[in-house]
Amino acid sequence: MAINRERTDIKVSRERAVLAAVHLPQSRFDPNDPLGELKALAETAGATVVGEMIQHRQKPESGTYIGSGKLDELKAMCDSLDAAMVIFDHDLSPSQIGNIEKRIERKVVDRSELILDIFAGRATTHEAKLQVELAQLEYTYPRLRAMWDHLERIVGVGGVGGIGTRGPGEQQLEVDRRLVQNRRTRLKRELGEIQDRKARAVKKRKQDHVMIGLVGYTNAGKSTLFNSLTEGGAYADDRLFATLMTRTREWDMGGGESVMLSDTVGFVRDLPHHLVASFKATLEETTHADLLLIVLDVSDPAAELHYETVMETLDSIFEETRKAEERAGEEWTAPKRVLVLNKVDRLRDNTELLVWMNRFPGAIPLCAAALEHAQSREGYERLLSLVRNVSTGDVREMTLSIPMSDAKTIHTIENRAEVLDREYENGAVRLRVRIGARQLDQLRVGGARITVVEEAPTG
Ligand SMILES: Nc1nc2c(ncn2[C@@H]2O[C@H](COP(=O)(O)OP(=O)(O)OP(=O)(O)O)[C@@H](O)[C@H]2O)c(=O)[nH]1
Ligand SMILES: [Mg+2]
Repeated sequence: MAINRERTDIKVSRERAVLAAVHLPQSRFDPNDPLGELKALAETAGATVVGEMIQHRQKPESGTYIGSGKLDELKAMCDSLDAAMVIFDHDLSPSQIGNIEKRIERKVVDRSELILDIFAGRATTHEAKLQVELAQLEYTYPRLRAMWDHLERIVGVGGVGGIGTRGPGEQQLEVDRRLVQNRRTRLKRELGEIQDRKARAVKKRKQDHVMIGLVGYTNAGKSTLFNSLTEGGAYADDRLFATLMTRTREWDMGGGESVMLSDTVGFVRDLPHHLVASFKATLEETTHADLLLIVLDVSDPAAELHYETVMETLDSIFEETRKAEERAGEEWTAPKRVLVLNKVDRLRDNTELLVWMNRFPGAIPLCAAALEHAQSREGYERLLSLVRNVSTGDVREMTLSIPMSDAKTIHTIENRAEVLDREYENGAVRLRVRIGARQLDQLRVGGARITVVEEAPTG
């Protein structure tokens, strides 16, 4: 396909960059380290951060977002630091980008473009690549023209490579627009197919297994916890967006019980919504989980902000899911959420943890990297019992009849449920048990020949 990649990928790697932010009264950032996250994102994308600038304003300047005096300062800063680009901590309109680029004579990348660039560098599977490409087309495509007008002046037609070369000549641009549109339609179709297939697979899996999802801010420790619980090979690293695709593994909880555990892509503040939309298939496990473990790095000074971001992101994803399921005439209930307070080993003292525990009495303190850690053991036990409860479902007392020939089922029930009474009749055993609704369902799905003789009323 003859699409010019340079215009759809705005690469950040190996550039000397200055970070800039305009803080409005409603802006959200970590007051102790206002540009810390952007710096981590920029470095993850491969840039070298050489300077930082913040302006406080009541509202954005209309044409340039940032004030005019600050623009001169920004240009001087870039000159003296030999910076090739400026990365903004928020999103900018195409014309704002154009105006700023003209004034500072440097490339400008906004927050969404930066995040998309990181995702582009991380995508390894076919599905992830399609998702990132679609998000880039959707975000970058409407911005091409305005950018081109100004970039032409900066780098000239057919100018040097790198981020500046977002476009070839004007005529080519029209051709490209059409190609981009076609490509977008194809990507959407292919991703739609993948998503439908995935949705069916996830729903089917849900019939047979209890599904637990790990969600949280990027770098919270989801993959680390996933590995500790399943002993299974997810890539965990101290960098942002280490995980892009969902991975599901069996979590053996002992005593013959197991659930399916999913690790997925991390969230981030102001996640480009095009990206969220195209990652729908990736989040399928999350929306159909029986329980979500929200992993929070409490040792991060911005933990509060991360918590809010994750909750809001989940709310908006679930709102979309609810609408979609309603349209499809399907029944759907949002998964329960339980907060995991992770990296407690990194807290200086217990006070901080106590504050979190007071606020969320049901939260589980953990050290995902070492579950047997002194500060983690109790939380781990609670996590196990909580997941076991979800896995059994509502426990009720009932009398079951199982043919003696189905020895496997009898054995499983004796092991997993509480047997109150036992009676043998011709060729079958009658068990009065306390058993979870979900356990019973699972046994039946697995082919067990169980007849419910009597069911004690609930309550
Ligand atoms: N000290 C400490 N470090 C931890 C703990 N859990 C995770 N880490 C570290 O935190 C970093 C991030 O962990 P990951 O498991 O990759 O985080 P993630 O949530 O999967 O991140 P993304 O995939 O990027 O969204 C790694 O360097 C881990 O070793 C913990 O309990 N204590
Ligand atoms: Mg991960």
